Amino acid sequence: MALPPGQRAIDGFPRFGTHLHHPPPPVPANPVIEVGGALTEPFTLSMTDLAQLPRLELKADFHCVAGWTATDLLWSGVALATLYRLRVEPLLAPGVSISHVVFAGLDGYQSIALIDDALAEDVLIADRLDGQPLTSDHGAPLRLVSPGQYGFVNTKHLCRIEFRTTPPVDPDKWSPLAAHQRARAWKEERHRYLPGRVVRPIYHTLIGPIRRMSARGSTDRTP
Ligand SMILES: Nc1nc2c(c(=O)[nH]1)N[C@H]1C(S)=C(S)[C@@H](COP(=O)(O)O)O[C@H]1N2
Ligand SMILES: [Mo]
Repeated sequence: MALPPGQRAIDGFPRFGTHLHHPPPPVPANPVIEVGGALTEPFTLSMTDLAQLPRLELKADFHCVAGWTATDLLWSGVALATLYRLRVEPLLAPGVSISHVVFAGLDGYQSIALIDDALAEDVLIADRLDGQPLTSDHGAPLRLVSPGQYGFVNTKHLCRIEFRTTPPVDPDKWSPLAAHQRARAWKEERHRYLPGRVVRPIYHTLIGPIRRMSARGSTDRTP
């Protein structure tokens, strides 16, 4: 299978992110996702609530902005578009138009997506990977999966989703490595200011060490 420009396939699926030297956050006894923002009323989505919604399974590659791609991951969960249609849209006052979505994780991580990207049919709130409940390495209890976008949009340990009518404040806005707001891997939208071909060679030097960090199956597979 072809890969997006500048990506290299690796064998494993490393645990990766800004949290590398921290252990994953503990999984709460009763995990919930707080859903809020420009809704007439925020609500809490429990695992039981999530289980009421139609499920989606999809096989996809996972592209980290740092240049590695984990291939053929089988995710399952609930499409974000399904949650939006069934639970969020009924709570939008007439005339309210959502433009951005903020995804926050239990470790304090957050990502931002444009509503159109977030509602793509392959974007899901995943609770399973390769037929098993998500491990802590890969985002237990729930994570966002948006295979068309770089890994950094795919918030793990998802605990809050906010639907906004204006662009949220981006803490990294002035960083030279600020995220691209669309982050579409096939268009190589890595960073806001730096073109992909400038950062690619630097990232490629890191792929070897990242690959050695883990191979699929060799990391902790317990939830
Ligand atoms: N909560 C949380 N989600 C996160 C991150 C993080 O540090 N914390 N890192 C992001 C980045 S940069 C990548 S590439 C992917 C890595 O997912 P993985 O650890 O399952 O490989 O998670 C994304 N989601
Ligand atoms: Mo990443």
